[in-house]
Amino acid sequence: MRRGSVLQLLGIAVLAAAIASLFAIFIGWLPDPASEEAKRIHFVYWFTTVICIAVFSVVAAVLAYSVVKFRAGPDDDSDGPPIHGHTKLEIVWTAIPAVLVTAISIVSAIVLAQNGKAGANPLVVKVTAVQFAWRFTYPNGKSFGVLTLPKGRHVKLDITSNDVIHSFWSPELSQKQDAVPGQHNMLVVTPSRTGTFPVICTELCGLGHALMRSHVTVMTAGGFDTWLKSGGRAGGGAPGLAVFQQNGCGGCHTFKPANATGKVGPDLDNLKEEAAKANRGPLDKFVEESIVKPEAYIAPGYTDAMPHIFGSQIPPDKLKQLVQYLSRGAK
Ligand code: HEC
Ligand SMILES: [Cu+2]
Repeated sequence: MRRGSVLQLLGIAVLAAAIASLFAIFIGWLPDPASEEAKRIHFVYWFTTVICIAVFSVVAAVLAYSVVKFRAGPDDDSDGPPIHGHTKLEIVWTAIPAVLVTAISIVSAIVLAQNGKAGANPLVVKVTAVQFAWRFTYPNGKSFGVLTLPKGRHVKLDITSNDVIHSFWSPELSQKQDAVPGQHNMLVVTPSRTGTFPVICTELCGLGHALMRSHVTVMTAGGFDTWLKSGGRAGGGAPGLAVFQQNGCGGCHTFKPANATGKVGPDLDNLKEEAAKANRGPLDKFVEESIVKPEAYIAPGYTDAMPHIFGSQIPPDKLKQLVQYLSRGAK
């Protein structure tokens, strides 16, 4: 091939690669990973994507170049030259993809093996799906409607179902696992950052499927131990305390009556002062609005980071308990 043609091919290839890369990089395809497993999965994703972009740009370049360069003239009725194969070319275009596909397989196999390792002492949480809710049961026998996990520790989710097939998914954890009646499927999660992330059922399981949502709150290891310990006492404490703990409020908020030490949101011990500052009606109204409609008023110095799920997730009676509990505990 002449030098000019090679340059043209290269030019088209670089352009195709640039366009594909723009799509790959500038669209937020994936949420921020929140576990070590998710980070590895994202690595495989990008490893594969980069290979795909490289192959795409070479193919696109050859295609575009050939379409333009070898286009038949308007009055050219002649047959094309009788070319029959090109052994060298065929070897090349078989060998290169074989190497690439093998590389993807090896990287995937390593990540798959690593992501299955729960270490010697994992925290085992039993996950039970029912139409249409999740239950998360801890080694101390306590169970909750939301999942609370410690940051930095291997967690083994032991997933099953009481009725039909469901599927456990949290986008930030990047892993999915079916919940099948009579079967225990394992998923290893090692949370890598604190926060609250959605948990979603991804197997059409009946009329309420779309509502089968919960969330996972990742706390610091210390915060988690306190939560689990006080969670064990939740039944004996104020009814609002149990609601506070079951919904993982302590992962983000400090609140002395609940031994909560979260730092993501405002300190709830100062609620009276905050309510006065916010000037949005009486304390209990302000607290209720802050829980069911956090976006209505954003505390100064914070962002709208509180989940917008509690309004639909906490039943009215429990919400009342929670509001009372917070309003009374506030100074
Ligand atoms: C993922 C972290 C997170 C979780 C979980 C969370 N919150 Fe919040 N919360 C925030 C942030 C951030 C703010 C400040 C922004 C705002 O005002 O919406 C806030 C604000 C509040 C406020 C208003 C406080 C003020 O000073 O204005 C109340 C009350 C509150 N949260 C209660 C709760 C309760 C009760 C729960 C559990 C049902 C909960 N939060 C769960 C992060 C969280
Ligand atoms: Cu389901």
